[in-house]
This record gives sequence, C-alpha cells and structure tokens, in this order.
Amino acid sequence: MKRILVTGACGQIGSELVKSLRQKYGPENVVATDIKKPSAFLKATDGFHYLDVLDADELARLVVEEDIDTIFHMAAILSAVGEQHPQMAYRINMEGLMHVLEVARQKGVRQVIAPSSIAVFGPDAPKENTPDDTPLNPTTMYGVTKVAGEKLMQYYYLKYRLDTRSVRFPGIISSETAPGGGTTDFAVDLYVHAVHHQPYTAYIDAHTPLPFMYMPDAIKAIVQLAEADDSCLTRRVYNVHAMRLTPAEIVASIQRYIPSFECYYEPDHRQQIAESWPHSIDDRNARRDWNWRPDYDLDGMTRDMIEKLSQSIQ
Ligand code: AKB
Repeated sequence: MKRILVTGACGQIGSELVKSLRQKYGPENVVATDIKKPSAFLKATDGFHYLDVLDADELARLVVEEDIDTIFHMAAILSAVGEQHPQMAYRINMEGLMHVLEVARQKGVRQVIAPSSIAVFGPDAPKENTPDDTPLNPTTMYGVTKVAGEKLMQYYYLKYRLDTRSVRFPGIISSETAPGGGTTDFAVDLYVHAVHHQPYTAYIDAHTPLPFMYMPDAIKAIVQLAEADDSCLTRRVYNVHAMRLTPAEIVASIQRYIPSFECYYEPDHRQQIAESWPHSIDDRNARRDWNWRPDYDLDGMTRDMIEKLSQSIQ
C-alpha cells in the first residue's frame, strides 16, 4: 500500500485530492500538510500536519516518520498573486519544489507528482490546440516557475531515476474549496454569485477563450497519471484538456439553469495574463499514453456545480 504525503492540502485542488486519495488508499495512508488552517474535514482526521514547504528539515522529518513513498506537491503561488509578489512566488514555487525533490531523493521516496499549468505557454505558442512541445516563453513569474519546475522534475528523473510526473492543468472549476490567486478564478466566482442570486463583474473580457476543466476530471487526471504504468509513459509532463470556454459561454450555460443571473465585464490587469495563454490544448499524448479522457462538458459541469453549491448554502 502506498504511503502518500500531500503538500498544499487545504488548497482548491489539494483538498479534493486528499479526499479522493483517502478513499482509494485508506485515510491512514494519506498525510495532508499545509500552512493554512485545515477544514473541518481535515481537522477531524489525525492525518493533518502543519508544514511550510520552505522548511526542508520538517518535510524530511515527516517523510521519514510517516514512511512516505509518494509525494503530491500541490503547494504553489498562482498567476495573479504571483504577479503582485514575483519574488515570493519564485521562492515558494521554486524552493518548495526543490526541497520536495531533494528530500525525495535523500529519503528514498519513490514518486513525486507536482502539477504544472497552461501558464508555461506565452504569447508565441500556438493559441489553438497548443501541443506539448512548443516554445515555452511565459510572461508571468508563475509561468516561469512552472517551466523551470517541469525541467527540474525531468532532471531528477534523468539523473536520479526519481519517478517524477506532471500534468499541465488549465483553469480548474470546483464547488468545494475556493481557488486563491489565479487568473482563472473568475469562473468559480461566476457560479458562486449565480447561486446566491447576485450579479457578478468579471475581470476578464466576455470573449476571451481559455482552457478549463471541472475538478472531478482534474483529480482523475492527476491520480490516473500517478498510477499509470511507467512503461506506457513517453514523457514526464503532459498537456491535459477538457473545455475551451469564454466567460460569456460560461454565463450563457449558467443562465440556462438560473435565467436571472447577470454578468458585467470590467477587465483589469489579469486580462493581459489571460491573453498570453492558449485557448485550447492538444492533449493527444496523454490520451494515447495513459488513456486520459475528461467526463464533463460545459452543461454537465454547470448542472453539477449549481446543485453542489446550492446544497452547500442551504
Ligand atoms: C491560474 O489562473 O493561475 C491557475 C492556472 C491556470 O494555473 N488557475
């Protein structure tokens, strides 16, 4: 049985990943860590530990004491906050990953999975069906750290045979834990405002396309890649795609269920970040190598989001 440690376990993806891994491998085999205060769900389990990823000694202690063989490294600063605090984003994203890889190497951890992002692409990458291999010239610090992170993970695989794996996530839409500090967070805000019957002012222009994915598909992707037979993998980092959506398309989908919902548009500094990213992603390598397929389309996701968010406010 795997012994798993998750960093950033209180974040948007981390919190749902912990739930899913605990269902699969047993709650006692998944150690959740973060610097944030844990949710009631995490608090109720004794598998939560305070951990700052900048503290390599504490990470090493936990890995040894808990006999960890797999690390899901989810702790990161996202694009919008990263542009406000580029030096902090560099430190947390780069030093944090380096600590995870070094502790893994020194303490005999078998596998490290850390997400990358569509933010690795910059304005010179093809906008539609952006392939895995194309120029990586991001214009955000977040993107810079994700490109360097991908290369670092590949280096540890080639030099030390540490089993590193990564997916480039698009914007993730979810109902459980709010996202924090990303450019694509507006998509979640749209749903939250709609179920509260409040209008929303989006900071991204109505017709800017971006790649998105519903959380159950994101969890499926990262767990499926972690479990894939190594002999099937032709690379360490994979594009994954689900939906190409503009804010206006998400609003129209919400209005099919909540017709009174209204959205206004006042693009701010995040518009420039969104415009530097692709519209849609070519994920044929993931589909071929480990059978990746998303389950949700726009209206399927909207139905589920509205149902779950409505239940949570009752
Ligand atoms: C962000 O907006 O920064 C993230 C991402 C696309 O990686 N959601």
